[in-house]
Amino acid sequence: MQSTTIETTPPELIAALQAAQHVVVFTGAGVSAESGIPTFRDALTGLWGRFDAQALATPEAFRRDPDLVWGWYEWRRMQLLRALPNPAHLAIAELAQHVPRLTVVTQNVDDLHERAGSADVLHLHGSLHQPRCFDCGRPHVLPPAPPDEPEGGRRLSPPRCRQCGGPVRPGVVWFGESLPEDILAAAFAAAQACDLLFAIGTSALVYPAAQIPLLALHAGARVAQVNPTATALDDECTWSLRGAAGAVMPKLLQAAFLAA
Ligand code: BV8
Ligand code: ZN
Repeated sequence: MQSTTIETTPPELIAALQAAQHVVVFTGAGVSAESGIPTFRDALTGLWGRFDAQALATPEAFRRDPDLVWGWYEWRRMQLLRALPNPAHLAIAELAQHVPRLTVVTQNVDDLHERAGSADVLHLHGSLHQPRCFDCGRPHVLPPAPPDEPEGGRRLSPPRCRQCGGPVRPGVVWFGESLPEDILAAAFAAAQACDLLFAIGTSALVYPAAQIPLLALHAGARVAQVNPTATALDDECTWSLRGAAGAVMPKLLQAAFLAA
């Protein structure tokens, strides 16, 4: 796939967006990078530099060292409380005003799409804002944390469930855990029904989420990727826009719908 930069957006992509009846926007950590949220692979700055994110994002890691894993997620939640949606989130939310149907599917556990104005976001991997009891599953309400969380986080004992006393865990899908079936089914259905899918800020390596752009392609949709670097999707997608989401998405929206 020959990549283009936003300055040379293919007119066929603009036309496809203008004509689309159903657009799917599929996002990964890269869409939140310009909000200051580290992407998954570099989420390990500061104290976490010596751990592999994938090793921390598992039920085994939480069983083995709940304070380490809970501390990491609280550190990430604090970052999120201080973060704001960026121009990519805002352009994606605005896109809903210009196409007949828009489905936002995200791998991210942040709420930046919602805070930018997107509705009915499909969260394939859960949310930092939905902690629950590790043992009985009861939802747990966390007090809003102090925004002055020390840089790099620290070990932190998880709160205990008020129902059974079990440890509270983050409301995310860990490696080795199943995705919420209804949400995954809705995302697959949207991918197979859409005319155009944007894959924004994802390395497209984690399954089953990474199947989504491929399902769209196999169902006859066209796929446009937005990413500053090469990914596993490069050879599959119809268009590949090399650039930051916060720069590319507003220009795409402008070129397709807002140009005088
Ligand atoms: C399951 C929540 C089965 C937690 C996450 C071997 C082969 C195939 C699959 C597997 C395998 N071994 C194991 C598996 C399964 C595994 C998997 O896929 N592993 C991978 C690593 C090979 N999958 C699972 O375990 C899933 N569950 O399979 O269950 C099962 C079956 C039966 C019974 C029970 C279970 C569960 C996966 C979900 C894990 N949870 N997140 C948390 O957040 O802590 S995954 C997490 O990592 C993210 O959610 C995301 O999905 C993934 C990271 O990917 P990205 O979002 O793409 O982020 P990344 O950092 O990789 O890339 C960022 C991109 O942005 C880069 O390309 C960068 O260039 C770009 N970028 C940077 N800046 C910008 C930008 N783009 C645009 N603009 C910018 N400014
Ligand atoms: Zn409980």
